[in-house]
Amino acid sequence: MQRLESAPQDFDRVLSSMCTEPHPAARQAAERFLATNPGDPETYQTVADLERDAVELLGTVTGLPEPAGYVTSGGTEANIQAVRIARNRADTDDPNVVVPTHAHFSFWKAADLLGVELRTAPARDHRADTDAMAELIDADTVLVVGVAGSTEYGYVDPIPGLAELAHDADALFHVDAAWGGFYLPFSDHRWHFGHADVDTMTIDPHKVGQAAVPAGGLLARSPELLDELAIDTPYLESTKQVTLTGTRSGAGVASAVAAMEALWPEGYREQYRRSMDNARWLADELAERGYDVVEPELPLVAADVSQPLVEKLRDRGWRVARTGADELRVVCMPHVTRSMLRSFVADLDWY
Ligand code: 0PR
Repeated sequence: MQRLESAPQDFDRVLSSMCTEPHPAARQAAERFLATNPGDPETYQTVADLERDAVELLGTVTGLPEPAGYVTSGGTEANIQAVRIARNRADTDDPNVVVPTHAHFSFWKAADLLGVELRTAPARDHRADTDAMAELIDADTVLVVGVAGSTEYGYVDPIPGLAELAHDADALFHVDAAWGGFYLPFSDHRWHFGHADVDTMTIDPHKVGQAAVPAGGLLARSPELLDELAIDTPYLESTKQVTLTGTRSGAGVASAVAAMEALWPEGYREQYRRSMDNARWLADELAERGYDVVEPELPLVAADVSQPLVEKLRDRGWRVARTGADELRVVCMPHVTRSMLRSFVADLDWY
């Protein structure tokens, strides 16, 4: 097959993705552990040990000293499982989950799969509005969700305030830091287990963590919470499984550990500085040209660039995304360099 011989992906013009070039150590680890299955930890013991290391490292990144959790297939699975933990733990026949409107679409999948009602509260200035969230919470609310690094704008919800709301209602509190989690430790935001009463969190090594796909992360404050997911596994040596999928990628697990060991904390700090500088630079360049720019809070820039212009940029090979409000959206991932952005802006000027 000729297609198999071609380069899998050139990141040169990709400004739309939350995936990136994996760290070389992550790539190597993924290849070594390609044939292992952490879904069967008694048979594949090395990768099972590596998964414990991965959870330990994720706990360090997110301020959780004794973390429970596992390496998921991605943020979607982690969010679904967080909803499932909350639903299983609660004592109601009519569970609801309260999210801000900008929550990732995986929560709609979760609601559909798990038979919970999803209540969405309008945001204010791209951030969850605590009052609007509070209005939707009632005795049947099993989970409140805050986003730390939103998919569209990279904004961070008021995590401590939302955590309080959740606990006043005896609901669990989940933070979706799938994308932001490896940038946030170097910012001033209050977003993690050490900053607020967070119960569960999504943080994905296969995004800013620079691991290979698939490597998402689900963390829980205690093993009891994770146990809400346990299913008996009669014919395996291990007797229960908490994961959503059965056979899983050992490559993802090993590469997550390799990336975090190589980059935490200095490599990630350096990456945050570079990406944030790039985002601010691009925001300034766009503002100078008269576009309305949403001030970047993390390395993600949204600006009011017209649809026809975006189409022209796409024709020139740029992969750019749009927000729900139809703005241009540039995600400053590790592969997005200043020289890439310079040539992007030059193309924008050309039209
Ligand atoms: N939570 C947040 C805040 C996210 O941004 C995403 C993905 C998820 C959860 C779900 O993660 P998984 O996709 O790992 O299940 N956000 C991007 C999006 O849906 C993902 C993405 C990745 C998009 C690569 C494009 C792409 O090339 O837009």
